[in-house]
Amino acid sequence: MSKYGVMVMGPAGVGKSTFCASLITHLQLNRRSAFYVNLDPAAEHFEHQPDLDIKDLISLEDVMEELQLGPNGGLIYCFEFLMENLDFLSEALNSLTEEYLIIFDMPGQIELYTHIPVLPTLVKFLTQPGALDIRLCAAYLLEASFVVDRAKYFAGSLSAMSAMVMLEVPHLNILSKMDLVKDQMRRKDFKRFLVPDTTLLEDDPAEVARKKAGVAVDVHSVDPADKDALMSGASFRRLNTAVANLIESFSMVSYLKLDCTDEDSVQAILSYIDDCIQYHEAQEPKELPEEEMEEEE
Ligand SMILES: Nc1nc2c(ncn2[C@@H]2O[C@H](COP(=O)(O)OP(=O)(O)OP(=O)(O)O)[C@@H](O)[C@H]2O)c(=O)[nH]1
Ligand SMILES: [Mg+2]
Repeated sequence: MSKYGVMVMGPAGVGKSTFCASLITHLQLNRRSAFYVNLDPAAEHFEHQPDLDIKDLISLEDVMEELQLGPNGGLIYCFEFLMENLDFLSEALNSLTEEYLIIFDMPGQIELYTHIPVLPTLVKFLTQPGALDIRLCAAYLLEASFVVDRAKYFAGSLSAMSAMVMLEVPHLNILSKMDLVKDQMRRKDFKRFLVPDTTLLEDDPAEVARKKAGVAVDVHSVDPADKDALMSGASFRRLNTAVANLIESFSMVSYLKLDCTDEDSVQAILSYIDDCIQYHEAQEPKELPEEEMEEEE
C-alpha cells in the first residue's frame, strides 16, 4: 500500500506553517484526510494540532538548556537525535492508508536545506521502497516579495536549486504571500519572475538608478580584488550575475504562485502536489453515502 506526502520547506518565516494550515483546511473541506507532522522542534502554536510532533521526541528548548547550545546548534542536535530514533516516525506513519496526505512542516533554518546531510537521509528513509515507501514531493517556499530585491530573489532561487539537487524527489518551488505583492505589481510583470533568468538583473531597480546616474559597470570586466569596484558594489553585481547565470544554465527552477488567503490558489497548488506524487491514481473509487447518491440523481 502506497503512502503519499509533501514536505514543506524553505527559509525562516516564508509561510510554511501557514501553508500547511491552509492545505489541511482545504483538504478537510474536500473530505480528504491529512496527517500533519510537525518537524520543527521550536514551533509552539498551530492552527491545526499536529498528529505527530517532534517535540514529543525532543524539544529545542530542552536541548538548548541542557546542552547549552544556541538555537541553530540545538536544531541540528534535534535532527541528529531524530535520525537515531527514526522509529518515532515509522511507528506513527506505518499504518496510514493511501487516502492520507502526510504533510511535513519543516523548520526554517536554511542550513538544513543547503549543507547538512540530514535531510537527504530523512527523505531516503521516508521514501525507501519496502519500508515506509512514501511517495513524497517537496514544496519549497520563497516569499514573493523577494522579487523586489533581485539579489535576494536569485539567492533564494539558488537555495531552492540546492535543495532540489540534494533531495532528489519531485520538487515544487512556490512564491508565497502573493497577497502582499498583488497590488504592487501587475500580473503580467510578475510573470517574468516565475522562471529566473539573467535579464531580470538588467532592470533591477538599483541597476536602473545607477545607469540613470551614468555609473554603468561592465560586470564581466570587474576585478573582485579592486577596492573601488568593491565599494561601488560592482563585485556584488558580478557575483549576482554569476549566480543568475548558474541558475539559468541549470534550468531547473521555476515557480508557482501561492496566496494562502485564496482557496483557489491553495487548490491549484494541491493539484500540482497530487500530480507530482500521482495521488489520484491509487485512490479506490469511493461509494457515496445514500442521501448524496439521491441528491446526485
Ligand atoms: N500576508 C501574508 N502573510 C503570511 C502568509 N503566510 C504567512 N504569513 C505570515 O508570515 C509570518 C510567518 O508565517 P509562518 O507560517 O509561521 O512561517 P514559517 O515559514 O512556518 O516560519 P518558520 O517555521 O519560523 O520558519 C506570520 O506572521 C504569518 O502570519 C501569507 O500568505 N500572506
Ligand atoms: Mg513554521
